[in-house]
Amino acid sequence: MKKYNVAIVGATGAVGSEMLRCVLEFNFPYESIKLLASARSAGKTISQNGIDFVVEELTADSFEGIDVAFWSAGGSISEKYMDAAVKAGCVNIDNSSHFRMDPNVPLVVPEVNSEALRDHKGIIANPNCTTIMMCSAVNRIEEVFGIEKITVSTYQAVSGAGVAAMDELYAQSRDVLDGKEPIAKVLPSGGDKKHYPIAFNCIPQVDVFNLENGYSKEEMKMVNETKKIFGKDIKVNATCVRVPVLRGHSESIHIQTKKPLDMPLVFEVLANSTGVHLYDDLANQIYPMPTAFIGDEMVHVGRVRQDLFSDHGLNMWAVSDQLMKGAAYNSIDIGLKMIEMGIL
Ligand code: NAP
Ligand code: 12T
Repeated sequence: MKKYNVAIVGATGAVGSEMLRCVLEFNFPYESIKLLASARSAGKTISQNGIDFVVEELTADSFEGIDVAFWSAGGSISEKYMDAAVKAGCVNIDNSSHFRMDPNVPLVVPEVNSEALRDHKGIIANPNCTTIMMCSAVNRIEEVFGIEKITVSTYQAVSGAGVAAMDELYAQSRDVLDGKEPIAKVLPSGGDKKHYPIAFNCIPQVDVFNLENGYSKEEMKMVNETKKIFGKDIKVNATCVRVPVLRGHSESIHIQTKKPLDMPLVFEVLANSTGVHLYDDLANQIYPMPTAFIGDEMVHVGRVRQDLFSDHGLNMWAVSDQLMKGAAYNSIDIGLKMIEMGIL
């Protein structure tokens, strides 16, 4: 089997460090692994699975001899260095939002639309974390019943905004418990004018607002990316909220189906959906919660109920470690899928 020279761009970050773990634990066939980050991190050692890796500074020359690069250093870094990587012949799987809506770039959740990978031109985009978990959770419902519209509210963990936001939740929680005023410098993400404390709070802003229509960019990613991934006009209404959870996004999802629902079939379909774990047993108070699934790569679905007033309405609760399925794992899974399809 071919072995690949792998690079991880943004390897010291919340997503990048999970990417390294995923490459090792999901047996991505590597020959070498190069960890790249800013000049601040150059020379740092990262230990994973008993192996020590030394971080190198990202430059335009970093991609010579690299077969596949997994990117999670933010949109501006992807924008600046992607050309050099593509020219060096490297296949790039990018976690930033920069290329997602580019018609020349496939946007992929492997269990939903892996065929789109065949059209890549050196760049594949990893969708937004909230979008990936929703698309994975509803994929088989779409196949069996057809989806007209989704109404979703998210409960997003601070780690979605990176290491700095995780540090902020810890520090603020400590300050509040010590009777001190919490200091807010990071969240809401994209909040360039104002910051609010997340400890013991909820913030109905993730990423910046689109002042024309009142939705946040995060909400519009769910609208636009879902359409692109399914290649269908699935309508999405989203409300994205940051909650004081360290790791793992949750979503309350309402689906309006095209065909009338058959609830026993709904449960059967969800129990047999790739990437989905149906975790729903009310008599025993079983339902997914973020702390139960840290480090796990599945989307966990529970609280599955029919709309009380319509046989075309379905309610469910989905939970996933967004650093895994929403970011690192989905990217490594894209790479593994490409190998399986013979296109990497
Ligand atoms: P993070 O924890 O803040 O990590 C950022 C990474 O980027 C660090 O490794 C950092 O290196 C590196 N970096 C920053 N400036 C750089 C530069 N000038 N040159 C090279 N490397 C640089 O952020 P994160 O949460 O991992 O997110 C990173 C990206 O993934 C973002 O595009 C985000 O939108 C996307 N994403 C995140 C999630 C999620 O759930 N977190 C989900 C999907 C997509 P240093 O340590 O050296 O600064
Ligand atoms: N602003 O990948 O703040 O587009 O939680 C993911 C997470 C952007 C993205 C966040 C963000 C993305 C966040």
